[in-house]
Amino acid sequence: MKIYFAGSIRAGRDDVELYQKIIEQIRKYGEVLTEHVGDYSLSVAGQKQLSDTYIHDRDLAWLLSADLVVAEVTNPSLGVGYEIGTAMQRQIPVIALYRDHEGRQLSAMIAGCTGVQVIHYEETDMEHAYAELDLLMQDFARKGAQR
Ligand code: 6K6
Repeated sequence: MKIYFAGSIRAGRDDVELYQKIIEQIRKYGEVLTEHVGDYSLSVAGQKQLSDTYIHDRDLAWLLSADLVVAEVTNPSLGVGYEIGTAMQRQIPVIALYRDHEGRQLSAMIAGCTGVQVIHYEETDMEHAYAELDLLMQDFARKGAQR
């Protein structure tokens, strides 16, 4: 199974360690095409070598080749929203993880989209988030094997 992991880059790297942990969890189920999203050294200030067009076209090609998208959507990111919208248009299933916190709400365009399975979790209970993620991943892996 090819898995596209999406997480904020230019919209902020505060959750990069979390992205790395999620990538470790989902790697059990297949190839993660975008491991760099969880790479601490990919900093907003540091990355200058690749053009934006190159990044867009490469990431879009990876996205369209994926069987499943897993997105961490707590930190709102235009790029991640674009990736989820594109996945929906191409009928690629999406699992989105959202950390509930006071004063913020997940966009209705993600929360209200039937093709996106949202895992709500709390910072203090990551075990619950990973357990739910495992259940959904096992389900996708089983369905994929039946196709
Ligand atoms: C690093 C720092 C500044 O620019 C970079 C290189 N940019 C990207 N490299 C790889 N993937 C990217 C880059 N920019 C966006 N993406 C894709 O969009 C990733 O797959 C992420 O899931 C998503 C992040 O979008 P923004 O809007 O938060 O950057």
